[in-house]
Amino acid sequence: MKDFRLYAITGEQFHPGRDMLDVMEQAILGGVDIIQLRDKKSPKAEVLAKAKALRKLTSRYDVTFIVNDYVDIALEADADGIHLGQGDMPLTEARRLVGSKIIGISTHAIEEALLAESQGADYIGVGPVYRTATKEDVVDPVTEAYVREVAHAIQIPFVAIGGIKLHNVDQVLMAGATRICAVSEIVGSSNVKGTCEAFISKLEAK
Ligand code: 3NM
Repeated sequence: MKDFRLYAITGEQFHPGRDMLDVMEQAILGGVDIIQLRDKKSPKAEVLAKAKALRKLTSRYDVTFIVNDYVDIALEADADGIHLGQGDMPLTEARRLVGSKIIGISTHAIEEALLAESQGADYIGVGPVYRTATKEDVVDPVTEAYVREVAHAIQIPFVAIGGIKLHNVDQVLMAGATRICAVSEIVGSSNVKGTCEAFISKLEAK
């Protein structure tokens, strides 16, 4: 897969009254190079419509586009890939359905990371590094220790996620992360583009 540095995930609850596509375009203009549509609440027809709109936007900027959980929507919208949680469809089954598309999977312990790698995941999520209210069913924070562990043990790309803000991202980079994902800090910002630019500066200063 094309490598990436700054990963944004949709979170419409953080920007009431603002258009999701506008927010994501600002994120792209600020330096986000991969976007995930994560919408576990809307009816599937709506999720599909959002996926198609985001596909159009991301194609215009050559940004990677991932759909959370829904393999069928990822295929129909021609996303670049899917992102799975530990409780979603098994990776091996997803691989049969999506072929060479990107498969990412959330991991919360080194055993999950090693298994994902051995099963052919293209990248893994590593988190939640810190406490977050964004994901409802999330496990306890894995802390920077898990980032450090993965940085030493895993060859495929990994992205640190969960409670990452401009004020604590340096610690995550120090632990060995080279790719960062933030939801509330990016899409909840009153200056989405500026926030992304600030994350990029920190990633570049590493
Ligand atoms: N996945 P915020 S944590 C979507 O640990 C998601 O797998 C996580 O949101 C994981 O940047 C998370 O607002 C939410 O904390 C991240």
